[in-house]
Amino acid sequence: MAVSIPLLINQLWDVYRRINPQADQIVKLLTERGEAIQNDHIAFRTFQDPRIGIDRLAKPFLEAGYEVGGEYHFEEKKLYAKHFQHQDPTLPKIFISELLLDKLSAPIRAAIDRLLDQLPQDGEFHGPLCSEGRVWQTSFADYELLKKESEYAAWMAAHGFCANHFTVYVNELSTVASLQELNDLLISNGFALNQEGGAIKGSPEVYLEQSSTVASVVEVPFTDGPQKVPGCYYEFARRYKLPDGKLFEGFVAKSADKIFESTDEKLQR
Ligand code: OOG
Ligand code: NI
Repeated sequence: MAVSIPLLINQLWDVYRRINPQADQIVKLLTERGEAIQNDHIAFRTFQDPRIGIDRLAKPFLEAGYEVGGEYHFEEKKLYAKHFQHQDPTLPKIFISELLLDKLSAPIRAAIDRLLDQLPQDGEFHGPLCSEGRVWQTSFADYELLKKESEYAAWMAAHGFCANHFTVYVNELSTVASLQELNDLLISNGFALNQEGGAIKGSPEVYLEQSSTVASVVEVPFTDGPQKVPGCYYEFARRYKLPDGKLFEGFVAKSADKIFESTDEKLQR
C-alpha cells in the first residue's frame, strides 16, 4: 500500500529539525512575519548499492504517484542524482543522490562495506521511511578516513537516511521580494550561509536561484565516543518560468555541486 506522503514528510521533518535546530529558528522567524512555508524539495543521500540506491529509496515515492523528473551527474564528487516530482504541486519534489562506489579507492570502499554489512538481510529496509536516519554503527576513525576522500561518504556514515535538507519555496513567500532579500534577512538574524561560489547559486537565466545555510554542527554517537560533526542544512529556492510559460521544475547541476558543500567541514567556523 502506498504511504501517505504528507505523513511521511511530517516524520522526516521531526527527525530533521532535531539534527538541524536552525530549521526551527528559521521557520519561527518566517512564521512570525506571517509566512506559511511551502517545501520546494526534500533531499536524501545514499550509496549506489542495489539495497539502498536511489531506486530503492525512491520506491515509496514512486508508489505514491511521484515520477522521475530529471537526472544529474557530478563527476568530481563521484555522485549521481535524480529528482522526482508529483502532479500535486503542493507536494515537494524529492532529490536523491548516490555516491558511486566503484569510483572510490579500496580502503574507502572497505569502510563503506563495514556500514553496508550492517543492513538488515531480509529486504525489510525502507530507507527514509525508517524513523531513525542512521541504521549502522560507525567509528570516528572510519568517519575521518571517509572524509579524506569524500565529505559526502563521511556525512552518510554519521547521519544515514535522514532528510539531508528541506527547502523553503521562496516563490510562495509574501514578505520578501527576492532570494537576496531573504538571504539578507537570514544574515541579519545571525544565520551563516554557504558562500561557496557566492551565496546565490544559479540565476533567472537558468530558471533557478538557490541558497543554503551552513550545516548545523551536532553531536553524533560513534563507537569510540561522541563527536561534533556537520549535520543538516536548510535551503531556499526561487524558480522562474521557462520561455514556454511553464515553471522550471528541475535542478541545475552546477548550482547543486556547490549546495552539496553546505555540509563540508571547511565551511564550519
Ligand atoms: C544535495 C545538494 C543539491 C539542490 O537543490 O541542488 C541540492 C545534497 O547536499 O545532498 O540539494
Ligand atoms: Ni536541495
